Amino acid sequence: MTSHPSQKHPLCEKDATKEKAASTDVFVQIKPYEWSKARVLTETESEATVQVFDKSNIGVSIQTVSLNDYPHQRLPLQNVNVYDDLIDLPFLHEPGVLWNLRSRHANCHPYTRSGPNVLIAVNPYQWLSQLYTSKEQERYRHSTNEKLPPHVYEMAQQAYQGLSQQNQSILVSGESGAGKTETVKLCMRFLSQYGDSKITDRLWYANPVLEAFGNAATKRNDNSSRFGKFLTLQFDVDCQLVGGRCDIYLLEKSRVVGIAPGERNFHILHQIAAAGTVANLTSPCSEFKCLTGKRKESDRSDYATTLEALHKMGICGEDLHTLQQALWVILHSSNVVFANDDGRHDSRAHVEDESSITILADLLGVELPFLAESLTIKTMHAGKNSKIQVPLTVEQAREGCHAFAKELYAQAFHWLVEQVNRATTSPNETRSIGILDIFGFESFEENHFEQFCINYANEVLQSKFAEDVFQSLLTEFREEEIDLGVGYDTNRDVLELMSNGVLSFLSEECIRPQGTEAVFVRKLHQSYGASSRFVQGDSQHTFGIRHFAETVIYDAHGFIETNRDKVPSNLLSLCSSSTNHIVNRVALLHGISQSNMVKNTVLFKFNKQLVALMRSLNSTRTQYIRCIKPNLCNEPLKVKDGVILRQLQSSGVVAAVAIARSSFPHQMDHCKIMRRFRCFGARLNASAPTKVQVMCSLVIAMRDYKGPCDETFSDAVMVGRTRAYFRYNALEYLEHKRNSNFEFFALIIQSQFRGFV
Ligand code: AOV
Ligand code: MG
Repeated sequence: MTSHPSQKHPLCEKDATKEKAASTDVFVQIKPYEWSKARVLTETESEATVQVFDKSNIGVSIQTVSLNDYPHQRLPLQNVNVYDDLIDLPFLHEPGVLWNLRSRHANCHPYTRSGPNVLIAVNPYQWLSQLYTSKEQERYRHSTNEKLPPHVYEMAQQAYQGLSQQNQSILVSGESGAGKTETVKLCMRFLSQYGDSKITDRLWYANPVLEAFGNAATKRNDNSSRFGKFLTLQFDVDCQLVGGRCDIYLLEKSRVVGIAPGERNFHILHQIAAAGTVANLTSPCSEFKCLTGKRKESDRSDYATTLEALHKMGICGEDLHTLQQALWVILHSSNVVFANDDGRHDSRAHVEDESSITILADLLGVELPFLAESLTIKTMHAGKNSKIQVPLTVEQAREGCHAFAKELYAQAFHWLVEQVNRATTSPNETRSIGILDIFGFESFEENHFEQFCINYANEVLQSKFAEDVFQSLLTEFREEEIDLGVGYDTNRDVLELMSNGVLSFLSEECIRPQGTEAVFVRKLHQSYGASSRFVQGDSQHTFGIRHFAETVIYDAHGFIETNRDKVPSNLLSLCSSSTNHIVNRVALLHGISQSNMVKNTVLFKFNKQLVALMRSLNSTRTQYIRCIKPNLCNEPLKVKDGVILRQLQSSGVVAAVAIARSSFPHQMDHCKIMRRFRCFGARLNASAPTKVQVMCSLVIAMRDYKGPCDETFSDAVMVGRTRAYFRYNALEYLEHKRNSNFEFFALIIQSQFRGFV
């Protein structure tokens, strides 16, 4: 061994062995984010000639790779085995993890463990029915001694078994289209075994209801959930599933009035429009401006399915009618056009076509002139008892109408969730399993208020993830009777910046009548400019945050208005006069006074929800399912390394295991050590070696060892009760020595053989 890299991170550790290493199997980085398995044929200080293998393990080309361009271009391959659990990878690095996941995915194994509490689920984009049969459910249900392959069912069963000790939770995360919602349904399906069909049917029917109202087709997923969901499955004293309820986070209500090209509005709006007219409507329903995007053949029949599910939830008769009316209000409000007489942008607006609001007035149960006035005039207080009426411009009238439609949709959705909860919640809850289906970390070219909220939630959850994962490692070391003596990085400082910094400065600007985003960003800069987590933007409206996953630059334009989330007061009065009780909710729940303005901001309410969520999660044992998309075109059997790698990094999986293993990144159990390294002379009982025996044989095998910083055996190896942990280079040193031994013996055998001939 000659030179050693100064950088010691496990993910970019270069093979320190610079000697000519014939027949070493390695990963080579062909280009950024693309790794291939290869065999080193010859090697110098600066480059290596390698035979590159394709995905079927066939050597396809001979290439020369420069070892200087990419410091981690060449990484040792872990015995080419595919592991059920990433923790068993003898070498932990990104290509190793990728290779493992890729090989499993190609063999229809979408699931891989990463330690005892984490499951990685690579979306197969094809229904692998053999994995989800009732026989499989039975197998996982009764798997007490047998170690079965990793599976969502395994997580669900572990959660169920843990119920006797404490409440359980499963956090499912991943980016859009990664398979979170389907994974939650698989968990539900498995746990349904523990309840009677009357209850489980009802719980099951809640899904199509919530999906019809909360999901939409996006560019990344035809059935994308546009809200976060925490489902609590309730179990009684006998651990029988008796009910469930759900909490909802951040419904993307802006979709009601603004849809990106190629996307669609919420399914239910398309469904009801396709299904036709509604009672009491004098005009036929024609085109609705808010229903952009492709028409779906099945919209009409999907509506019948939604109605059936609504009936199962007990939403029928008058309630159903009220809900339908509210949806029609939203659809018709999108057709209201505002205009003015002289075409100037600042002159008063009026409704262009009265017929559009005639239907609306009818649906709302209000007088037509009152509706027209509410849409185009605002009332302002001028002194104690006097009010003045200010006409709105076209732009202001349109914005007010949009705010009304968005809030009405949000209230209809929340009302629906209340009805679903009423139908599914049991009074007999003794224990619970909570399942969280929440949007993963987001980083786009432009990042707005929505990304900030999503990433805030992800930071909060990441801090719990790091604590739990590290904690489980500490437990593993304790069980191995090893004192690790190290701590781990927390993301407390970034959480401080987001909650105390952004949340409080934004709140201040939201209640200040002349508040601006520029002032909000300036205040943030003044207080957090010195924080290593804060990144100065290149304009007065931008700021960046170094998240656990990556740095994100946020554009603060629109932060104040979106966070204030106000419906104009005239429209609130209109809502309170409506005969529709869902429309009334807009006035009741959204009508705010100056004094509690902060409490009504989106971020304040979301933060409150997150605090409550964390409080309830902290009293549970938590397991994690990290869903991963293998490619961006939603196709089965297609894998893009860069796509997977990016998600592994942003979900913190590799980093978490790497941090945890940073001092002793490689490990091997005692039996394997004795089998692999007996060539160094140890003659011991390889089937049940003791800790002392393993220690002795390693001491013999590594007597000449000198690590990068002159470490010797005692610094480089920790021998635990059942396995040994190795620092960088230490295991490699052993493997290399073993290979050289074999080559030496092979030469002797060859020469003997020649002698015979
Ligand atoms: P998401 O919940 O993570 O996205 P979904 O659960 O909706 O993603 O899954 C997206 C699509 O992937 C589904 O419609 C299925 O076609 C496919 N899929 C997911 N899981 C499986 C599986 N286990 N087997 C087969 N196909 C699967 V979003 O809600 O957009 O963040 O907001
Ligand atoms: Mg989803």
